[in-house]
Amino acid sequence: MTKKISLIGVPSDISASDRGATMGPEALRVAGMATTLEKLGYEVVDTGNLYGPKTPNHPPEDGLRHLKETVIWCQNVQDAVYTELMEGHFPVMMGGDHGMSIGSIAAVSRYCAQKNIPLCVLWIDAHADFNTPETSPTGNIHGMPVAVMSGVGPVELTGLSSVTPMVNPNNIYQVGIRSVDRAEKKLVTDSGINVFDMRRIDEIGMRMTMHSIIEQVRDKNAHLHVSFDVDSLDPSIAPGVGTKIQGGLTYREAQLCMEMVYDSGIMGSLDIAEINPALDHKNITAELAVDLAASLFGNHILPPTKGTR
Ligand code: HAR
Ligand code: MN
Ligand code: MN
Ligand code: MN
Repeated sequence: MTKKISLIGVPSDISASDRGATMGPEALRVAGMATTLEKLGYEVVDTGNLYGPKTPNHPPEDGLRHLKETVIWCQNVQDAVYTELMEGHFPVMMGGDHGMSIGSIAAVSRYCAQKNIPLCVLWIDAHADFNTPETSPTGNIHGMPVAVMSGVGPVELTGLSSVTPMVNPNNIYQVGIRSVDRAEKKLVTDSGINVFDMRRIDEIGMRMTMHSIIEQVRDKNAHLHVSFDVDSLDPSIAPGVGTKIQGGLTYREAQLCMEMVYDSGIMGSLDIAEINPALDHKNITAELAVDLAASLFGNHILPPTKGTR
């Protein structure tokens, strides 16, 4: 992993239903994101916040809310992330609602095509985010990015990258899933993405879950983009999110997930999405996200136990 990290603020709630994720980047800064990573030995540059349209709070049109504005935000994210990757820096998106990941993954897909390496995505989330304008109960685009990156959805979004689909669905790995809408479920099942829902994590444990994912990504010799929606965490430890679903990842499950990603050495880019300080208590959700980010970047006490990798 490169030692140069570029923090990119994406202060947008354009594709969510709740207002407030616009304050997410600042909450992560206040929680010490930059200094935490610096203490781990990285050279960290906070590039500041990207700029985009204000959230107009319009109702959905043809199953999509704020499509035009979301496209502009995602284009801005794409440009910034692509620039950082081509400079050899490790981009960390500080969101912002999860719609921003359409932009970041568009950039990573172009970068990987340019370097001729496969792209895998680890999507840590309570939600599958595989809705389309036809299936979405809300029209909120933050419920759609996994479909979009798989090539399913409005062309304004699927066409943001010159690479289509941005990611081969077989290279998408989801962890933490426990909320999938009725019509969305069929799309998820038919798509070929790899879903480790909470039931599977209960059954096989986080260690086997991550072991299985990491082995597959390693075999593919891929760049791993990690997209971390903090609503994957149990709401009892991460209340500062718009769409709380009970039965989420425990503190230790989340830590082990992050620690194993770091040990694999394959992560090349990261989104931290959906922190909503308006719904948080004393910034504990952003502080937890920074704590977990530290593990993703190598804040270990001991190396992994022999025979567990
Ligand atoms: N499935 C619901 C919808 O599409 C809610 C999903 C969006 N919420 C998120 N994304 N936080 O993970 O509207
Ligand atoms: Mn440089
Ligand atoms: Mn999400
Ligand atoms: Mn979610």
